[in-house]
Amino acid sequence: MSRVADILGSLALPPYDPTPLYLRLQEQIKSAIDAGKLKPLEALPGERDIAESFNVSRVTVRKAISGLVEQGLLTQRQGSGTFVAVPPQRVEQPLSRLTSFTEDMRLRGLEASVVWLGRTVSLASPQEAMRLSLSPNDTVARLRRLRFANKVPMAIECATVPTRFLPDPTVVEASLYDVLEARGCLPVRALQRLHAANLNTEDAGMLEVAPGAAALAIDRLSYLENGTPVEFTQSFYRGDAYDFVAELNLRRE
Ligand code: 16G
Repeated sequence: MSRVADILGSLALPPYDPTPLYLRLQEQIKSAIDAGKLKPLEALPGERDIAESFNVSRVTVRKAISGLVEQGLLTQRQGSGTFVAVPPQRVEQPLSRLTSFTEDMRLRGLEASVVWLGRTVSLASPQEAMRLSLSPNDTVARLRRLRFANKVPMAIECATVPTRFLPDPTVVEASLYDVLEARGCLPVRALQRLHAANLNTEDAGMLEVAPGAAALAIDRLSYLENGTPVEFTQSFYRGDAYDFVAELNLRRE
């Protein structure tokens, strides 16, 4: 038996089994993942190897794999193949504390990292000007990034900060809040709005989930002590990785 069949088991099933071949192949791959024969981040054998080992067509292999990518069990990176997906560690985020992503991850013993998607300065859009109480000629720094916990993509964030608080966004490397704190303008209060969303193909690809997967869309508007807005951030958090938890107290009159 070949190495591939060795990893994935065999497709030998009773000839009268009406289950389509690609679904049987999916089952084999799933059980190899469940049994730990294929581990997170491990590359799957090539399409041709799998097809030859099981004596099925490459179309069948492709169909089986794309189904597992949709279910989030496998991920595909252009040019480098198909890998076993890393299940995200679920993060519980209290809604009552104003913390930064970097701090949240540090508190959980997870390593935060970032891929920059953009760091620019431009005129505030009408929406940003309204949110941040700016005039139409004011400029803002925009920071767009993909954020990771232990190398697993967790969120896409786009933060907008008036340039009078952050003249040069390229000075932000790991943490925006660390830079704001060093400049004496760390927000102390924020309003946050959460709603459910489905990820478009591009965002889903970056977050390594299936197109249309569930996400939490979060807008945060944060303020300085004197009530001046300092940051407006729009983000998409992976729905399978985040629980936002609020403590509720009975109001006694
Ligand atoms: C959090 C905030 C975001 C803030 C960022 C700063 C939410 C939903 N969003 O991700 O508004 O800009 O922290 O993190 O909590 P940093 O200091 O690590 O860059």
